[in-house]
Amino acid sequence: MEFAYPEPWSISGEIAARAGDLGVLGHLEQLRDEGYANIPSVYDAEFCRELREAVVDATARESGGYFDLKPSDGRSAYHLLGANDLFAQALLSPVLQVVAEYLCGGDFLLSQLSASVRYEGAAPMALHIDSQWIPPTPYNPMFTACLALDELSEEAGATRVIPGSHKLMRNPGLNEAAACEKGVAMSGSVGSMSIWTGYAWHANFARSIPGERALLHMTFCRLGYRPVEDYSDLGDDFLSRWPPVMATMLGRNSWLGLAGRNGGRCEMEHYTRMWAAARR
Ligand SMILES: O=C(O)CCC(=O)C(=O)O
Repeated sequence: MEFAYPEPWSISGEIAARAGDLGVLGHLEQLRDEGYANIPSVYDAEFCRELREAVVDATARESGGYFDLKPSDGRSAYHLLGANDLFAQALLSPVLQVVAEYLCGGDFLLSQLSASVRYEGAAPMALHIDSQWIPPTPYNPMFTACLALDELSEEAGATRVIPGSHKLMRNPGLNEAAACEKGVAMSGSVGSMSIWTGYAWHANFARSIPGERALLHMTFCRLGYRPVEDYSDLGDDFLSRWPPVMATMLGRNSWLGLAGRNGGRCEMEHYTRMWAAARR
């Protein structure tokens, strides 16, 4: 068994080859160097049209809040896996899969699958990192990829990110946040994917134009961290309809939680798989 871990942020030959075939190797390098990337045309227009309807329905049903978001700014919905097959399909994009393996290692986990709709006039968020509960680590612990279901620009309320800030592995201080008023708008067309790493400073712009901004937010973490959402209610009837990576993303191939279960078995095949995956 191999004991060594790869260098933090290194791109393995296998990942480089897969990313190269998909035309996204430069985006992985940008994630490493600047902490974010915007990948155009990841999902096709018809899929996005149907997914947008599902997002509008789910958020209208749930009318979920988001930190200090006011009801007049927009609405969110959470725990979307299992609610509509389109949400599961979005996770299986080959581009997203290679980005997830690069940023969160082998047997990465789905942490959260949520959606947001923001209205004209929506106020901007404050600058923050997402890895609030993970002490600083040079191995990127988690990331979010947002699928654009409407055109994104600064005026449309795109997510904004501060390039290179992920290297600090901490929240911005109040003065620092005030000093980086602008940053980069994660602009893109419908079907593009904006990605920010776990320690990248990000927020969003106010939406100043008419209409709504709908996004699907897909968050992943390394197999050693605890996901935000709990999908333990999704059983074999759900998993049997999807490729095996779906079960892996839900942690079902990891040894964690299995020790001594199933009649006291040690589940060593899961243990060795997890050991190797954590070093990929
Ligand atoms: O909605 C956005 O544009 C950004 C969301 C965000 O910052 C977050 O989910 O952490």
